[in-house]
This record gives sequence, structure tokens and C-alpha cells, in this order.
Amino acid sequence: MSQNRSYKFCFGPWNISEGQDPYGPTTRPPQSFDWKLAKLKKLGFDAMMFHDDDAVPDIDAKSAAQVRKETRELKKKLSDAGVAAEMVAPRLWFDPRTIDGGYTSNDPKCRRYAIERSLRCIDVANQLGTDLIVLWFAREGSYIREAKNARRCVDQLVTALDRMLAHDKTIRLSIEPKPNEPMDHAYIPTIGHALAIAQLTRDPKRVGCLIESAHAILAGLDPADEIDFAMSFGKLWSLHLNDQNGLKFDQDKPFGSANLRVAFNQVRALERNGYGRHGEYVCFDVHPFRTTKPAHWLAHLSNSRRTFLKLVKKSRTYPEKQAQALIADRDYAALDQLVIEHLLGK
Ligand code: GLO
Ligand code: MG
Repeated sequence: MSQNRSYKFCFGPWNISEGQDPYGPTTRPPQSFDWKLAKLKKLGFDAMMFHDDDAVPDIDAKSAAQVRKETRELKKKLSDAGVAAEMVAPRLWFDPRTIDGGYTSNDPKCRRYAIERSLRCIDVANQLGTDLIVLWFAREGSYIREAKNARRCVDQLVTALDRMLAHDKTIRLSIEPKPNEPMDHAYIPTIGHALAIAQLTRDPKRVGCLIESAHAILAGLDPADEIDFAMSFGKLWSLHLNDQNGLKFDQDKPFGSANLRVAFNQVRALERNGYGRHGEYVCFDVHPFRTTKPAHWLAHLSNSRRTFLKLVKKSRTYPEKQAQALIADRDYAALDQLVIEHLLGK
């Protein structure tokens, strides 16, 4: 049904990262935004994702007029390069006012800051020509259960979502769930939670989700099932494909790097649901390994795209008839082997 569809690809400036981890400094020198933009196009990508402060560095220190001016300049740069802005996300996890959470901080002044910053982020998105706001609720959770009232936090999240929906009548909010890291437990850990909280807002139709493969795996879930679930609601508006080797720190490995079969099943789920038909992008939220030399540090992006396209082919050449016969016969051992041999190739 979706045989001739092609996909549009995307990554963010933070995906060309410098190798810092909690135990050591950077291992590669920083690159300029212009360099990243030029590389994006060369690698066959179509759009860029933005945090609000990727678009306007040091956004909190700037006046509304200055933010508008810098956004206008960025928009021109993107148009000249033929690159779209896929989304803008408020980065609510760096500022001292978000130490105890953004929308769910126990301090009302800090909650106010988080909302005001999010409204500014919406203005930036408007100017960049995207109606998509991505909300990764980095610090909306707790380190210890007793520190916050989880019931009140749900109300606070709804209040924040409602303020954003009221600020702009066309904007869509795409929630990116993650069960942990940096928090011990996050309040919106899965797609089920994201779609459920959407129903509590003033305009549920404009609140959807973004699935990141690694985040689903960290929640002990299968990302392909998360895709099918979200797409049953028509609410998968963006996607962060990557990979994750079990329940560890968030690894953001290249797509298919840890488990090719799990990656294959994600591609099959996207294919059967027609992901991309409404202009959605395939984004890779991947990072280079810390050991990567500057000369090779775009490989994780081009490799992820390459693996994705190869898996699209695998999905379109999957021996469906044979598989259906085995399913009808309940011969799942043979079905299992059919999948393995299909992935291994000739
Ligand atoms: C971290 C998230 C993060 C978000 C990004 C966009 O685990 O995946 O990279 O995707 O900040 O909001
Ligand atoms: Mg992500």
C-alpha cells in the first residue's frame, strides 16, 4: 500500500556532539551551526530540529525584539539552504530555575519561568514556519517519591499544556516520553501516559506524541508496538529513531546498532501505518561514540539513514504470503526463522 512512498529525514544540531560524558570532557572540538547545516544537506537530510536556544543562543538573556531578529536571520539561512525547521523544543533543563523541574517545580516562580519560556519557544517556532513543539519533560519527575505530589504534578503539567495551547491556536504539542534519566522516575514515561494526559487538556486534538526508540526500550517496551499504538490514534507526529542496549544510561546509538530485528519491526510499523504521509519526518536522535575522531563524526547520522533505507527495502520485500501461511498454521518457530533469514539475506 505504501510501496512508492519515500521518507524525509531530520536531525538536530546537538546530534553532532563533542563526546562529553559524566566522567570526562569533550573529545572533539565544537563545530559551528553553519558547518552543521551544510553537512545536513550533503548527507541527504531535509530538515533540522531545534531547541529554542539552538535557534537563539542564550535566549533568556535576550529581548523579544532581539529574539525576533535572530529568528528571522535563522529562517533566512534555512530557506537559502533549502532546509525546513521540523520542530522547536523548549530546553527546560539547563537553567538554575529548572533544577527541581520545569512545569512541576515545587517553586511557583520557577513554574512560571518554565511556562513563559515555553511560550517564547512557540513564538520562535511560528517564525521558523513549523507548527510542531516537542516537549521532552526532562526534569518533570522525582529523585525521591516524597519530594513531590505526583497528583498535583499531573495538574501542573495540564496547566502548562493548556497555557501553550491557548497561546497559539494552531500549534501542536508533541510529547516525547522517557521513563528515567535525568530523573529516577518521570511522570510521563510512555506513549500511553502522553496520550492519556492529552485528553485532560483544553484541546486534546492538538496534543500528540513523539516516540524515541531508546526511551521505549528503557521503559521495557517494544518501540514498534509503541508506534502502532500511537498511530492508531493518529498521534505520531515525530520520531527519534536510535538504539539502546538494554536497561542502561540513555545510549542514543545509531539506528539498528544494538538490535537489528527491533529496528526492522519499527520500520515495518511505520510502513504499515503510512508514517510520513502527512509530512512527518524521520529524525535520528543519535550521538557519535565518544571515541569517534572528528574525521568520522557524521557517520552515526549517515549510517542511521542508510540502515533505515535498507530496512525499508527489507520490509517491502518481506515474504508476506509465506509469513501469513505460517501464522495461519501457528508455526511461529518457522516464522521466527523466516524473519531471521530474511534479515540475513542470501
Ligand atoms: C533526551 C532526549 C532529547 C530530546 C531533545 C528534543 O533523552 O531524547 O535529546 O529529544 O531534547 O526535545
Ligand atoms: Mg529524543
